[in-house]
Formats: sequence, structure tokens, C-alpha cells
Amino acid sequence: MYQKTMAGFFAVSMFFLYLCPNALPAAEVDGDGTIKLTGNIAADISSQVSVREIESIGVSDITLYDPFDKKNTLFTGVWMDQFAAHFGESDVTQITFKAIDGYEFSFRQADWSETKALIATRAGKDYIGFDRKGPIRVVFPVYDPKKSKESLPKWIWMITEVNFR
Ligand SMILES: Nc1nc2c(c(=O)[nH]1)N[C@H]1C(S)=C(S)[C@@H](COP(=O)(O)O)O[C@H]1N2
Ligand SMILES: [Mo]
Repeated sequence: MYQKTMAGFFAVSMFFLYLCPNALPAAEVDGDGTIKLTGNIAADISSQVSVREIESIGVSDITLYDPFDKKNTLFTGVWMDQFAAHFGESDVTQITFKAIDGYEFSFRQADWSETKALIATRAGKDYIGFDRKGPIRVVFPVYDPKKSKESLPKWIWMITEVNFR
């Protein structure tokens, strides 16, 4: 009887979660997740860097419009130009971000020196897991919906590797 009740409870719970997956809280993550750095990385930098180490170069808190969530969100992260200067060799002209789903996006030096791009390590003050487009993602303080076709592909998320050239 007890077992039958428990099995029934389990089945109902699973069905509920199937109907509303958002009832599950987002996975808890800390800043210990690591990103692989490849290519022309600076001499004193190791090929595996944690999200916390990325933040150690100095973070900014920026509230910006997230065109995917369609709402304003507080992001914390480092500016791409500072990221390039710290982790890349001094003559780096291109940075390629690679995501866990195989998506890649390359930025040229003009992209990060002329346009402000934030490498976000947190959203709403919390570290972000893959389920929230982390562990790091690229976001932009200025979003122009009229130029969405060129700009949206730059919003790469679920980044696991950064290559410097
Ligand atoms: N990791 C990852 N980031 C990504 C993508 C992706 O497939 N994977 N797609 C890019 C592209 S081409 C666009 S237009 C936007 C929006 O993708 P979506 O319309 O599939 O949500 O996210 C960008 N960032
Ligand atoms: Mo796209």
C-alpha cells in the first residue's frame, strides 16, 4: 500500500515537472567553472581559466536589454578589450569564442575596440550555468533592433573555449 502510494506520488510529480519544467530552480553554479584558452595567450596565463579568475581583472555591472529574454537584465562581466589585453598576447587581432553546442563567433580587433562588448560572468548577480546561457556569454550594452540581423549572431552564449589569434 505504502509503496503504491509512493509510486503514485512519484508519477504525479514527474508529470507535473514535465508540464512545468520551470518549476525546477536553475542549477546552482559557482565561479569555479573553467574556460579553455587556446592560441596566442599571454605568457603568464594558463590554458584553463576559471570564471572567478576572469572576474579578477575587474568587473562592471551593466543593466542592458536582453533581446532573447526580451527584458532588462543586470549583467556582471569584463569588457572584451580588457579581456583581450589581459589574456591574449599583445599582437592579438582576432578572438574566437566557441560554445558547447559547436556555435562559434570571431571578433576582430575593430569589434572590441570600437564597440563595447561585455563578457558576462553573471546575470542578476548570480553565476550562470549552461541552463542560463553560461558559464560566460557575450552581451552588448547597446541593442539596435533595426540592426538585429548583424548583431544577434554576436550574442554567443554557453562559451567553453576562447581562441586568440
Ligand atoms: N552558443 C550559441 N550562441 C548563439 C547561437 C547558438 O546557436 N549557440 N546562435 C546565435 C545566433 S545565429 C543568433 S541569431 C542568436 C539567436 O539565436 P536563436 O534565435 O537561435 O535564439 O544567438 C546567437 N548565439
Ligand atoms: Mo542567427
